[in-house]
Amino acid sequence: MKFFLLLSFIAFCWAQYDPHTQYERTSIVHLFEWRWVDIAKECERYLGPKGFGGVQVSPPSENIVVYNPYRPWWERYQPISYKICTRSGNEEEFRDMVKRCNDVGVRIYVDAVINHMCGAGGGAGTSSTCGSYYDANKREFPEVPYSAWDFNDGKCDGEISNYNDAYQVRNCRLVGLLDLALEKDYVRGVVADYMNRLIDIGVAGFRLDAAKHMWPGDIKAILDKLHNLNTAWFDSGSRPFIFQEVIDLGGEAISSSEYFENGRVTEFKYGAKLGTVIRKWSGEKMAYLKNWGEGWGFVPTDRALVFVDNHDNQRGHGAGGASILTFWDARMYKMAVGFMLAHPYGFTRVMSSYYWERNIQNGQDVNDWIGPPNDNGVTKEVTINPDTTCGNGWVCEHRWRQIRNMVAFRNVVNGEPFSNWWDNGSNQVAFGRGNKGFIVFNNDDWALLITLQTGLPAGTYCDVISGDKIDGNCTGIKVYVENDGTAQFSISHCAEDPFIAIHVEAKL
Ligand code: QV4
Ligand code: CA
Repeated sequence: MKFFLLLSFIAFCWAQYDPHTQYERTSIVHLFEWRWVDIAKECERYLGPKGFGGVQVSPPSENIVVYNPYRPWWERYQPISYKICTRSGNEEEFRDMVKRCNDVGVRIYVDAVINHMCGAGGGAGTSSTCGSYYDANKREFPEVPYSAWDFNDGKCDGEISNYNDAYQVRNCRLVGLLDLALEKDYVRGVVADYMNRLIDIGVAGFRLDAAKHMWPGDIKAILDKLHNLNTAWFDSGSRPFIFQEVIDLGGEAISSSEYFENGRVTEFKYGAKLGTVIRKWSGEKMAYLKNWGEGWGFVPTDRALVFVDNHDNQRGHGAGGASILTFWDARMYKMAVGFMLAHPYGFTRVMSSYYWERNIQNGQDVNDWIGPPNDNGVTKEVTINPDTTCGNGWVCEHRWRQIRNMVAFRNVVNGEPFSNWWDNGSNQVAFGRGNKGFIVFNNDDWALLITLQTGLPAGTYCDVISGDKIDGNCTGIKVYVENDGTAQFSISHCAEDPFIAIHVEAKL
């Protein structure tokens, strides 16, 4: 009995940190600004078959409609009500997506914007995605309903100006957004009702937007009210997966560890540092990645949600700065994502973007607001080209062969230890994952030719970066692992992708 109690205690404690992915799938993808109908199709035609664990979707709650600038992506971070009604689709389409994705083993994680409503300067009227009336001046959102006393204005008059003052960061307005009084039972209840509706539909968890701007105790009070996940797809007693957007690059009043009890946290140091290393800025080199993870001052691996870039810092919002790698720097980006997916640290999220016309002035992109591909504001379909890439202005990094194959690599090596590290003291490095996979990088300005211990069984392997294993053959480079586990690797510094990855499921 004691043993059973202990076990269930451990299981319970682990709960909100567990993404509840199926078949031990190990990564999720953020399909930024995609429509629900397109996500449903993508689950069935691509994400399920290719081993993706889930999708982070853009906020599904009704938002303000902004015309100046014209329909920016960030209007979705200004809620007007909790109706499921946005440019991505209505509630019926959302339900259909959740069902179809779950049915092919792909989970849905909702970006929950619960710290605030629209900006104080949002005016009054029905300029909202479902036509709900609001009055930002009076702080009235009758569709919810919220009224003036549900906001923090009594506690703080104005904007967050000092990030070294935890009280300000949590009680004042983030960029003018009307800040909810989450210590009120009523507000907590309304927010929990919204999240419970989504849980009952079948979502597996939440990204908590702007978590740093909410008191950890207020978040906990809301999480305590949440239902268990829908037993149509999840074991009974499963708790929603929680990852909190806490930007902690160090040196501020609030530290991400304050949020560990509630769930995982976004580790923003990860992408900022990895970008610096791959770009070889500030004297960094890949050889230093030997102790990547906690050794670099990151949060514990079982509390971390990691990514190379996100929807904010790929366009200069949020945190990370100029070192952040994105699809605009494709060659380095693929190396960074490849490294992330091969390395055991953290739970990994892949970014999937759309193109916009950049216009960099004095180091700042003045087009950082541009919304998804659209016709007169209506989000465009994600079309699929004959070569499996996306059309209509969607980048679909998750469909790039190098990234898609590394998502599969991570699944194959799941649970295997970090092993057989090698480096040349500079930017040529290699490591394995037990006897399941091995990866080699050449980010130096000279060729790499070397024999390394891979830890893998003897045989001929297909490099999954330069090609695929198709019909018992490699379409790219072949790697021959000898009986003693060693293999010779040759990587030109001029190669399109200067890295090679092999795993046991890509063995001939
Ligand atoms: C403007 C003025 C303000 C004024 C206000 C009055 O600039 O001075 O007080 O009007 O109403 C947009 C505009 C911003 C505007 C604001 C309110 O950019 O100029 O203020 O709306 O109308 C996204 C964008 C923001 C955007 C916001 C809401 O990044 O630019 O603001 O959506 O539309 C910190 C936080 C972190 C945050 C990150 C960006 O710690 O939590 O900044 N990240 C998350 C999301 C992010 C989102 C929000 C939080 C807010 O990932 O996408 O911000 O929900 O680091
Ligand atoms: Ca707040």
